[in-house]
Amino acid sequence: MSDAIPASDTRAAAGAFEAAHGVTQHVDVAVVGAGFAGLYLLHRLRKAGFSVVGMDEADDVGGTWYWNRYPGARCDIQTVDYSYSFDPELERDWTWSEKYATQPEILRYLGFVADRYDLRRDIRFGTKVIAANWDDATARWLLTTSNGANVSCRYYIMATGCLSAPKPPEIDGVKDFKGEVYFTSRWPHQGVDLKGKRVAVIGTGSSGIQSIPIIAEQAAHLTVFQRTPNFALPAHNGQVPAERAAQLQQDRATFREQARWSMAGVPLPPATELSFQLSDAERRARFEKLWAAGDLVGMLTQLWADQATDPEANALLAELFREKIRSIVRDPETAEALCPNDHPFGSKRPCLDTNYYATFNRPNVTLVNLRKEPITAITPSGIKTGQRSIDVDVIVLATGFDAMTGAITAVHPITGRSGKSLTELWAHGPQTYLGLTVAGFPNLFLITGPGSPSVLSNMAVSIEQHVDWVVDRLIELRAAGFTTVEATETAQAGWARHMADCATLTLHRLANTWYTGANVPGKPQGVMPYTGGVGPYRSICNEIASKGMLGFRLTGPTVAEQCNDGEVVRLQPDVRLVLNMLAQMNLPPIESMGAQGARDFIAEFNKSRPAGRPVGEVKDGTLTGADGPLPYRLYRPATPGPHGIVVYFHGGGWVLGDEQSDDPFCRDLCRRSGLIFVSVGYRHAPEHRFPAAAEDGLAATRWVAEHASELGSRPGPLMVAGWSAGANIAAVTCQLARDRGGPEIAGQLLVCPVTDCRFDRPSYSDNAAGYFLTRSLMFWFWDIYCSPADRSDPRVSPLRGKLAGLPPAYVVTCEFDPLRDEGIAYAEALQKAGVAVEQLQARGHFHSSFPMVDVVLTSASGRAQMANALRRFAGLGQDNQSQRSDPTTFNAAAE
Ligand code: N01
Repeated sequence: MSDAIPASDTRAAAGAFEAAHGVTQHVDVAVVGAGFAGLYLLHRLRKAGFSVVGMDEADDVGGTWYWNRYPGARCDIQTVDYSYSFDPELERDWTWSEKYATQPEILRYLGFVADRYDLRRDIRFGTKVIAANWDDATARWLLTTSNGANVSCRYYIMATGCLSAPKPPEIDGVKDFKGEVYFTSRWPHQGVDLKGKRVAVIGTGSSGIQSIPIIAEQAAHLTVFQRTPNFALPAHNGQVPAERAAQLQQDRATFREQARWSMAGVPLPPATELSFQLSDAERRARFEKLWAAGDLVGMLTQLWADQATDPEANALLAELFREKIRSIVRDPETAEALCPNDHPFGSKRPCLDTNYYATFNRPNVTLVNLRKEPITAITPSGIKTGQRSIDVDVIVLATGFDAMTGAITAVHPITGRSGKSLTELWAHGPQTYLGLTVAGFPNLFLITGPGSPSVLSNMAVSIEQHVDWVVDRLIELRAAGFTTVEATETAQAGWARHMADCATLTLHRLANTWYTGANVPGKPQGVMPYTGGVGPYRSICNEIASKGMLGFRLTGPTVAEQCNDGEVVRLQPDVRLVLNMLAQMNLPPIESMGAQGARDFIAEFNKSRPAGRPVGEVKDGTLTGADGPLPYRLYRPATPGPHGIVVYFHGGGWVLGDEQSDDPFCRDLCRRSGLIFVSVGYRHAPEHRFPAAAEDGLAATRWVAEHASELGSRPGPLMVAGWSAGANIAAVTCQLARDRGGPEIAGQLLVCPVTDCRFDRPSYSDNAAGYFLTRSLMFWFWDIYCSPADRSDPRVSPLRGKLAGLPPAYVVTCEFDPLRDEGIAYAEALQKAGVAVEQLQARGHFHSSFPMVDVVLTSASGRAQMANALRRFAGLGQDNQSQRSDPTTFNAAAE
């Protein structure tokens, strides 16, 4: 990078001269793309004193809005949100005429921005970068261009967009067709006269759905070839909604800031109620409101909290959509063909339309359902399906894009260090760090690259965040004397893992879409955008910067190399959100509250959690403990009985909680396993110290065994289960039952168990603080329950007991839990003693992950595995039901 930076206009003039004369143009930064991202980059880089050249294949600014000029093209994020926010004066000086602006208006806006900051003078239009090579010796990129001089730059920034490379239709015979063929994404600037013509549209994504109603008004006849029916919501376009405009006017800064920290880049608070907490009528009312408002982001995020994560919750919404389609489209067969039924709502990009479904009531419109009669060829006169030939004059291809990666790999080759080729590196799918950088490709940045929130967010907000982050870093690196910045392999692999963890929470895996690469034959498949949300992504980027560029290697000719290597997110994404939320609450340590204060706090805390899911019956009763009656709560499955039975012990360090405090967890395990759960209100310390809880555990288990048939259980041994100190009681109960004559126990489920009084295992120091259950809280629990002299008694430290002859065990431990290592030690010791043991070591989870049902969604498939273990103990087969509403394929295997 140049030390003394001449005024950028001098540079630009020099650049223009070099370009015109075929001499390699030298700049600090080359920016490819003159759309939303490229324009803002140029503005910021120039302001920061970097010399810059922009390049774009198009003849003017606009990016995607330059090319996509098909009839009906509009944005489908409300335009007040789909705007730059970096300059309040720019915002003040531009007013959108409609809620969802048309393509010409958006293009005018981008032209207005380019003029306002005089950006065009640094852009070489009609210029394609055709190859990019990193030169280690000079630590610069050399870009080969299609037009004029090549470019040598320190930093190469691809602002090439996610949906820029049109996808060929993969249908034989297009070249033979004698009529006119148009891609929506390359629509002629002068427009197309379709009046009186027979037109075919292939494709019913956003482009098809926006253009079809308008084409139908012009054409003599329109035939729509649909492969996958899509969800479309009426835009109800018009003026910017008064309420939204007022919100923006009153406090623009807050409005924009909320968008920056939101999940989708639009300032809407997330829905909090879960689908099953709302009645049918309430769900319908919410749906109708958003349908009438024509708010796509609202429909994607505001209905109920589990709409995008739980297939059953999503199916409720999908059915409301189908009802609407059937009510609009008169011909029942056409209506049915238009009903999306092979993917959850939102897993494939839904559309915003104007009169789309009603268009199929027109006499001049026909729908061809390609699921029933696939296209076999395009012929000179039209389109042939398996059943017929349809002659047309014009074919419109609304067949989409080679999304996310297409525009990047179109520059070929891009070679990084040691001649490494990006196409080869991405042969099995794109790999990036943050979607912004690639290991082995120093000083290359991708704006909205695969791995960034990009297309799952309001692009305007994501683009500004990316650009600000990149330019801020370049300024800092320059100040520190660094000339190269490069992601490390460790950081990139960690990002891939985090991406996968986020994606398993969503329903994107259940659809074949351009998000996953499934729309392009042969393209490697996987969810390409970051699904963790705009706000969380922003906080991760900020964390990387604040930790000295975590995961990047920085070098410079006059400074020592710096590399703070590591993975930025090792927690599961929802665990990270929960812990961040708890940290923000700045709660006093639980151990400072006293036993009663802590109990009150937990009771209050539990009130704010999502209610547990419905089960067949919930019944409270009293059983006989070791020293008198104890309360219990019974959860019975909705399936016909009799069922097997599980005695459950809640968590709370022998001090806190009661038979109801793990209510959502018990309900969830009851539903998934089809077993009765009896949660026991055993006695607590300090009122009842060691060994009260242990003795109650055995007594309660005996009582349940003796009253099993009254409780609705089938004959046979029961199971025990517990979480945390409750798992300690369950483990101890198995030992006592073996030694004291029963009852017979068929299996033990131990979730994050306390098993030993030694505190020097690594997890006690690795996870001492910051993961809710702290080391000092554990010390407090131990002190209240058990005096040091008693601690090695197997009734509180079961790891020190005799382990042979115990029932089979399923032991669950969490990576970020002080109790992790003693849980693993217990599982290993059981195994050594000849007990059948299975382990689940949950990667990225914390002590409370599993009981936090409907909050830590990534723990759901772990619970499904626990339920299946219990069923195996009970001698029942694996229950597919337990996997039914599972948002994840569990990836928590031991690392
Ligand atoms: O492309 P698409 P698009 N034979 O991929 C079908 C954004 N956008 O240009 O689903 C038959 O969504 C294909 O069928 P299937 C927005 O993010 C935004 O419409 O693969 N059919 C599908 O129906 C959007 O999601 C706006 O089975 C074939 C269609 O073509 C993204 O761009 C406006 C086929 C392609 O749909 C892409 O939208 C427009 C074949 N061989 C676009 N090949 C805004 O409003 C493909 N299809 C901001």
